[in-house]
Amino acid sequence: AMDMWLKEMQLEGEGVAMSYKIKETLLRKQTQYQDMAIVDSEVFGRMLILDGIVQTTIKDEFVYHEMISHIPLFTHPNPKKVLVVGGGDGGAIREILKHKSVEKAVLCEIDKDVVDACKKYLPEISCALDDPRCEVFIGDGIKYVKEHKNEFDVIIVDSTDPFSIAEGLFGGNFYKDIYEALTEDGIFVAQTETPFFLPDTVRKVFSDAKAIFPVTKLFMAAIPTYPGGYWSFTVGSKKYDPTQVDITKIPEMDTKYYTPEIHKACFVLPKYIKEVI
Ligand code: AG3
Repeated sequence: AMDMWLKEMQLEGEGVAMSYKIKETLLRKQTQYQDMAIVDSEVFGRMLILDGIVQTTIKDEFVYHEMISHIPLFTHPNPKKVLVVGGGDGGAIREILKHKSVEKAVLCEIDKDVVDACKKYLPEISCALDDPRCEVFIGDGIKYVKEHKNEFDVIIVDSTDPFSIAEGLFGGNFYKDIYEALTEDGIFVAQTETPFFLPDTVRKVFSDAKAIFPVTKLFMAAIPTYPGGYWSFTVGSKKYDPTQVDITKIPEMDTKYYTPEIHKACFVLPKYIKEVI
């Protein structure tokens, strides 16, 4: 039989790539916004690939989706209304809806084809998109955030990398609009790339958030399919400090990565990352 390998250039033109042995290509489509594929891989199971970049896999998606959701939701004492910008696979929504306090979770995804493909091929990840507490809105996140003031307790930016359609989801202009879309004690979190390979990106995002939010923190999680294997997230908060949460009060939840101890530990940064931000 013929061996098929997917090669992901981890940093365009910088000489690093990751390869995955592929069993089958389930879908390949040029959408209105990007080149989309769903493939079944030997080691990570089915994966969503956008413009050649692995976005999420059945095997390791839990790390990213738990951390991007439970850190802000267990920092805010009573999150009721949550917005996810991007995140069309629905993984963050699945984790958000594990919180009983949440009355409504809006997913604002620009590319309807991503939502449809994930519903069909990645049901383990997208399963909560049909929950009555979830509203799926297909549209531009930048515009959506501008049009909703003082409305969300938590806003999660689950974007692709800061090029092409996602470029505007990184940086001060967008964070200002996010600040205004949050309630007076709201919290925002964004996936903010790899400090090892993209220190300048992480530094800029962090300083842009810091210029707007009274509390700004960086946390890390180990994600095998992302470049460097160790990924950053930036929290901007109006009031509650995610590092000051009383972790003895965090209730038990069905997770595979997040624990109250991890909530504390993920903010402890290696020296080279502290020097980045
Ligand atoms: N979030 C994808 C994070 C960026 C991954 N970047 C990379 N591998 N270079 C969207 C998928 C999870 N919902």
